[in-house]
Amino acid sequence: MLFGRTHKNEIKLPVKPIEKWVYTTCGYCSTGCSLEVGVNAEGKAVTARGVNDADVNRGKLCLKGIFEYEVFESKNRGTVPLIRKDRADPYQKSTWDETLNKTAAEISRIQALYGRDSFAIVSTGQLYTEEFYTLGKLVRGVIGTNNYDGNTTLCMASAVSGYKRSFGSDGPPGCYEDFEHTGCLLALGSNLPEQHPIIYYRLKEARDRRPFPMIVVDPRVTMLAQMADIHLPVTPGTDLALLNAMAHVILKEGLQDEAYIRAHTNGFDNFKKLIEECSPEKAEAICGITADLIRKTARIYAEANAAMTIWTMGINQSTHGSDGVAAINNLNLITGNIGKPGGTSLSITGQCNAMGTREFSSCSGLPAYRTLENKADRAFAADFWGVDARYFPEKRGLTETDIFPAIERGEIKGLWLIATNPMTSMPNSPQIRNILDQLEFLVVQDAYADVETVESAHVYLPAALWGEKTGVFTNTERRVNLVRKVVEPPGQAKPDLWIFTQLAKRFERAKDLHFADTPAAVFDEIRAASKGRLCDYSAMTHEKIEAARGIQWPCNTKNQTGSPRLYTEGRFQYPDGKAKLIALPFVDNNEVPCEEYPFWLNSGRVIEHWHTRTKTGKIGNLNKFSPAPYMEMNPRTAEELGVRAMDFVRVISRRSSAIVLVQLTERVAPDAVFIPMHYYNCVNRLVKGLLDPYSRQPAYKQSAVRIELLMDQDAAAKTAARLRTY
Ligand SMILES: Nc1nc2c(c(=O)[nH]1)N[C@H]1C(S)=C(S)[C@@H](COP(=O)(O)OP(=O)(O)OC[C@H]3O[C@@H](n4cnc5c(=O)[nH]c(N)nc54)[C@H](O)[C@@H]3O)O[C@H]1N2
Ligand SMILES: Nc1nc2c(c(=O)[nH]1)N[C@H]1C(S)=C(S)[C@@H](COP(=O)(O)OP(=O)(O)OC[C@H]3O[C@@H](n4cnc5c(=O)[nH]c(N)nc54)[C@H](O)[C@@H]3O)O[C@H]1N2
Ligand code: SF4
Ligand SMILES: [Mo]
Repeated sequence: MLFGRTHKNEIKLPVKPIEKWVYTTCGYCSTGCSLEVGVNAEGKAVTARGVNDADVNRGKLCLKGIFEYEVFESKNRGTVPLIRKDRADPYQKSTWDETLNKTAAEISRIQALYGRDSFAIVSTGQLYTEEFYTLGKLVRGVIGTNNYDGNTTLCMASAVSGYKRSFGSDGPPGCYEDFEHTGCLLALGSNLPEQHPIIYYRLKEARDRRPFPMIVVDPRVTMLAQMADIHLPVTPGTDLALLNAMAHVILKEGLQDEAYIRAHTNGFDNFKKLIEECSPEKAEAICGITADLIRKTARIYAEANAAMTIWTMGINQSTHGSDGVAAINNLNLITGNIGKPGGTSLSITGQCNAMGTREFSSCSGLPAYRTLENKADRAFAADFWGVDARYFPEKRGLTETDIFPAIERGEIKGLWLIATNPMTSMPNSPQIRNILDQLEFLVVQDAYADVETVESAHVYLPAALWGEKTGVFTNTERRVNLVRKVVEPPGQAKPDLWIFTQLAKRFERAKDLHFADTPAAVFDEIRAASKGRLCDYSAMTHEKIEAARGIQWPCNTKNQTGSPRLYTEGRFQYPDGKAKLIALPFVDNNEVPCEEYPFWLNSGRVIEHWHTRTKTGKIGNLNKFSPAPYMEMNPRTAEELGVRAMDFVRVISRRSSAIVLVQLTERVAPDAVFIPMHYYNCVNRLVKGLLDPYSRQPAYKQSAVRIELLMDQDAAAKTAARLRTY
């Protein structure tokens, strides 16, 4: 008898006639892939393809980019502004006029009653730079609250802070092309194949052509770790001890670049004094990597013709995130690996435009990396916008992670959330809900009406999403790239730029300011504001950006086609042009496992999902891979606890508990578990989120938990089903 079918239907690919291809840049991660969306004769987006001559992705896309156009027709988009008097009332459909009037009136009422800073604003890394710039002008020049921040405090704050401390300014100095020149790559707490798949592809391509050693530092055996020559599974939160010990070996064995240190750095003597104390033997006791392996790693790094370090959240999200970044910079400064092809400290950014908000949103100061503390910067912004400089606060206000406690203390009474979902993404999430419910007024501006924060809000403003409006993003390698409008926003949803300019009109103070209302006009203003700054856009236009498939800043009359690297001549942004070597003692101040809570809880991402799943949870081709909350557990641990694959367990921390399905894998060590961050009412119920003292970023990746097998699996399945799945 024959197996299988005797007759096979011919495979037919569906024919999708395309009327036009629209140029855009992917709106998920910070890789910055150029993609074109195919639109049919009815104006509907039906397919997408990578752009071949774009240097970033060279025609490739990961699965999120491929299916991104499906967000246009995804469920639960906000199509009408909503309003209610009290959060116990049901929402009423409303108009833009009514909701914007109400928002402006509530901001003014609260500020008049409790002071300018009693109204807070938390934004994102996912708007266009034109939108960030306009929001910054509205907040700094009109509303005037100093409690204005973005979700980048959850994400890139430690990198920003570390760059500023070492180099005198923010700004990642390297680029993807560095993979093609480097002699050694050190990657800390970064899982490129899942989180930045196309950067990984660039790295893989470079290593296939010209093999070079890759060292991965991560407590988990990530996909990147599996590709490494050396994997260092550090004890969570101890990278600083490892980095200091590497510097110790380099200085002890005379492998440093003396000439570079002398010409381009300050602080060497102090640094050396501390580093002398940081022997690999001492580090071994802290970070769990043997002294021999630390020595070997340090030698490989220092002896390479050029060596580069990349890192992401494994470093930034720790109680020594900022110190970790500065320690990476120390390592590259003492080996002369900054600003040269293949030699760099390249922070891999997170969100599609986390860079744009750092450059132009004025969250931490004033536009184009200007600060509130600098007199000349204040004078420039005041003059440029037509504001009295005295209206600007003297120094930066609270970060997102300090805004929520200030609400709890009653110091902040009103909040505007723009494109961020703290009810799922902030540590200790049940507390976040309580805090939001304390506000006298909460306005949520989001592309989706089902985002959890809407449950606590008074006004909901429906925003247009990526591809429903035009503007630019800056990627990890400082490349500014363009998103053109592909389709109209659904219903009455409006671009964030429109919302900001319309809201501005409702404040008396805004009468003296000019708010440009087209992306191109705002972009021109950005160019002018950035002229002569490190993040100089002055020679860019939307058209030039599209033609070049993205341009790396600085781009000015001197560098018309952009600049792949910063600090190529060893001149840094401190007044004397020198970088700082900083002595960074390791302090053990994390929550660590104990008898009662014996496991490390680690959290992060998986390739198919984006953050709180407002987008990817509704795209079948992505959500199907992991539709429900789960946890990675080592099989040996499972055996000890009597847990089998796909059992429901309760994970308990000092804060709260969460129910997850168990996936058995050797990726995690027997004393650790990993839960993806993407699910509502899940891992962030458990996370403590101690803050880094410099960046105020939470240590999301180090908490202590215990695990209980649920006796009644049927009941657990019902409970789990009640958890939100889209
Ligand atoms: N698919 C997908 N891609 C994304 C995102 C997404 O949601 N989904 N989000 C984007 C954003 S905003 C960001 S910030 C990036 C994040 O990108 P990544 O930082 O690469 O992703 P994570 O999974 O958060 O964490 C990376 C690794 O840090 C490790 N880690 C945990 N603790 C430590 C430690 O103490 N030391 C070290 N060395 N490593 C540790 C974890 O085990 C994990 O493998 O991804 C971006 N790309
Ligand atoms: N446990 C744990 N928690 C973490 C992390 C972790 O590793 N572990 N990582 C942290 C990090 S690095 C990050 S970046 C944060 C991310 O945390 P969030 O910023 O809270 O997560 P998102 O789901 O990206 O939220 C973005 C929101 O903006 C909306 N949106 C998208 N585009 C637009 C637009 O154009 N306009 C408007 N108005 N709205 C839009 C989306 O619908 C969504 O609701 O999570 C942090 N939380
Ligand atoms: S790698 Fe990042 S930017 Fe590129 S397609 Fe995937 S999600 Fe989009
Ligand atoms: Mo992030």
